[in-house]
Amino acid sequence: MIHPKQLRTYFSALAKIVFIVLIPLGIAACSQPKKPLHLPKTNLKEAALLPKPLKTVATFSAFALDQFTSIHTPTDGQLDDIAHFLSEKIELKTGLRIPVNAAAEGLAQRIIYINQADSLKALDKEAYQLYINKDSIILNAATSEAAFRGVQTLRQLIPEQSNDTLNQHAIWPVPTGKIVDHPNFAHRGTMLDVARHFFSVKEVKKYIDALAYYKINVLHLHLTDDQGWRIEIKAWPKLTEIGGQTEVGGGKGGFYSQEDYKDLVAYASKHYITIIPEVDMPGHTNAASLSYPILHAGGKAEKPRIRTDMKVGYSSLHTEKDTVYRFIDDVVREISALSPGPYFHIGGDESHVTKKKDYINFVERVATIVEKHGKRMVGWADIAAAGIDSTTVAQFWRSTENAEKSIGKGAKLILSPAKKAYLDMKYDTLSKHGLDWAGLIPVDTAYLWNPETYSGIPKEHILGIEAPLWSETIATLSELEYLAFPRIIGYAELGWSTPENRSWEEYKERLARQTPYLERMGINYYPSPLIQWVQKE
Ligand code: TNX
Repeated sequence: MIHPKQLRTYFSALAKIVFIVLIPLGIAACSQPKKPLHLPKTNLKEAALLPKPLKTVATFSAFALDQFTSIHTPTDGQLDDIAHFLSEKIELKTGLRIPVNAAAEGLAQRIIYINQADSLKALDKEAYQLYINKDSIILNAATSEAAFRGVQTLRQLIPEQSNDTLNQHAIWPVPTGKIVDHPNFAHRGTMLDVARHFFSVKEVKKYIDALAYYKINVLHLHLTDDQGWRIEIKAWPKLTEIGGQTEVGGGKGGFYSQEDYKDLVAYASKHYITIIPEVDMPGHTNAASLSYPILHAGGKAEKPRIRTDMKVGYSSLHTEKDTVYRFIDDVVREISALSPGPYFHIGGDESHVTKKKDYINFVERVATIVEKHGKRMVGWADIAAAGIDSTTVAQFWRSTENAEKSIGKGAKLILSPAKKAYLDMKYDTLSKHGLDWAGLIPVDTAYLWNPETYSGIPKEHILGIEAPLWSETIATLSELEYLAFPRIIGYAELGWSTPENRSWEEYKERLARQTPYLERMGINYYPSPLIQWVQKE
């Protein structure tokens, strides 16, 4: 059923197209003699869309994407940027150069119109609708973020191969119909550990390209750990001069200068992805204490030295020294100034050599520092031991008890259950990379769980899900991709699509059809034997 409100949005978009685009361009349907195109029969409901949209209605014809297509938007800066993004991606996929908001050339016969539809805002800030007709595609969105998500859907609907045998020129037939969509969870993330092994700005950008394609909207960067400190802090330069020069296995490490980090954040923003910076403390701080021994706790904590092994739980910052809090203040201030996003992640996990009372005191003091710098604190759910409140976000990874304790104190939750959502767990015993402390996670296990019921914690406390990728066993981008793909695509769907819309049997068919995209992008995915991978569409 089409809601009257939807109809109104649709007709107002049509009116805008006629008055703003078609008439001035002189391309109203009757103004040009057109050779009829031969269009194949299609079925929008069978498209390999990932994540699966909320509602899809098929009308079985095709929009012929071709050299006579143009893209139009209202003259808003951000929508215009998104239209250019779409045009670039169409060119990469098809070679077609589709003009954006071009003046009349008398050539355009079909248009893609990105329409500002304010009425959708009430539904969800990422809600969009796609109306795909034979001569027009209308993408309705209230926000630029929503338009960006809708553009990903449209990209996925464009076939890899043109249909040039039936017509005189190449067309890429886009299946017609209607898609009404918005996400089930606002937070759909992944975490990348750049501390155990460092990954360059260029490598992370390539990863971001694929995350955005699957509508992931959060990239949490684990920036510091025992083996390396990966972000320049101007007030404490040795963190990167000393702490940034090693990694697991003895490689040369590396770090992001503040300029690099800004560049990464800007790239993520352009893809409507929020970066959450994490500085893990008070444990996981060997690299910091190696750079500045004054920060080291002493006591049970092991003396700082270059660490290239994979052990955890042996380091701690000194929780009573004012210098330590001055250090943290500088770190949080400098990183927050580079971060448009609302969050700062303080880690807080596996502080096994910090006394419990010191840990509690530490987390509470750090919470005030994070707040002072205008950010909302996130921590691994171990922080539930401290006095956290409703401004805090806890990340569930192992202990349901800590997750419950966190929401008992009013915090919101991000779900990252290690047994289901850890991208660094091996797929199976043959897996070339990965760990197995939380179990093996084949592609079906990764997909077959329900974030709404998994922890027994009611949905209203859950912001969404995040799949962490710890990097002890991966040193290159290709190894990173091997662990991330294809499981991350399933996590993207667990975050976006409703449980009613998910089924493993149907999902694995759509997943099998991602190969043309993954291969075109040069992404090294694990060819799981559970999936019958399609070679060409
Ligand atoms: C546990 S998950 C850790 C990390 C390791 C990871 C390896 C969490 C909060 N801490 O320090 O890298 O296991 O799977």
